[in-house]
Amino acid sequence: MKSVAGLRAMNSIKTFAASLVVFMFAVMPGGAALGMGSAPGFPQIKIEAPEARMSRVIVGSVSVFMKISNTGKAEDTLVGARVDVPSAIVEIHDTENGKMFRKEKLRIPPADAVELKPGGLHIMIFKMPEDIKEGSEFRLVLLFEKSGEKQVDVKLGGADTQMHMHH
Ligand SMILES: [Cu+2]
Repeated sequence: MKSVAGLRAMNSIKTFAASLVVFMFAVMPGGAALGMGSAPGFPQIKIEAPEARMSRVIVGSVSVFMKISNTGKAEDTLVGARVDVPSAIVEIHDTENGKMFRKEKLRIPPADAVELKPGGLHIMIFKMPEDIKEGSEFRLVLLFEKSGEKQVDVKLGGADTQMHMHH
């Protein structure tokens, strides 16, 4: 009953079905992983206790402190930051022997937390508008290599009482 042409058609359908199965196996694991942000193998970044202080030394500059915790299973890296103020320049800073210096990036290990605090690591913002004062609020956006952008609303506290900028 089956013609040669019919058999050929059947075979090509079987081949097509087989390659479809192979294709689905190849694509699915990656697709499933994309939908699960907290799955093993991913970082889970949380920003706690953000606090901003005006510098007493450089007018219009602000230090921001916070705790960055990573409850995930993989490392992430803070690679940059920005604020919603056009003139401002935002940098990642560390402090050594009382002197601040710029860092390109900051590692956030898994199941750990990194504290940005006076006299140590901090986010430095230069060229904020001169009319900013205690109580001013602004939005800081932190950019992580894997977790993407994290927004932090920061309220400006009093002047930074740390003396490290004088050395
Ligand atoms: Cu600094």
